[in-house]
Amino acid sequence: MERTLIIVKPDGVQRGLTGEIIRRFEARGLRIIGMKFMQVPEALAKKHYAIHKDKPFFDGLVKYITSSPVVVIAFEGTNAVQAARNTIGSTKPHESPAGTIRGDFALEIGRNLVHGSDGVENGENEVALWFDAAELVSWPRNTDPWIFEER
Ligand code: D4T
Repeated sequence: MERTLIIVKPDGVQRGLTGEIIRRFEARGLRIIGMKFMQVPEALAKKHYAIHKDKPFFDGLVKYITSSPVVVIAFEGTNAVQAARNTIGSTKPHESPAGTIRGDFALEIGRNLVHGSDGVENGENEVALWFDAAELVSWPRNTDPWIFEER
């Protein structure tokens, strides 16, 4: 089962879109295994965006994600990473198709509302970076057999 880390970024929380954003992943069939509301410490933001540390937009990214509280969710599901990326849309919101979160609610790259892990290994690593093992709950959901095929 893949894991993906979703962050409702400061603009999503401030605009009252937290519920709408989580709803879309839940409705897709992903299962929540961890969730918290937090002010992101600068050190964690820098670790999360370490891959971009030499990019000109790095400081802006860290400033944005630490500017106001976020909601962080760990989801589990078959094909969770790609499914979540498709639900989120494109990095540039104005190019994101209608029906995606960014395509429906965002206009600018630096106000793109939501983060989702961009690879299967990243999904595992990011969930481990943002959650202690004790904060994650492994649970059988009653609807699982109607969403996940038996293998
Ligand atoms: P995140 O990681 O925030 O979910 O966004 P994406 O996965 O869609 O995009 P990304 O990792 O390629 O970029 C991370 C973050 O950097 C901002 N950014 C990116 C930016 O401000 N200017 C740029 O030119 C790029 C490529 C937006 C998202």
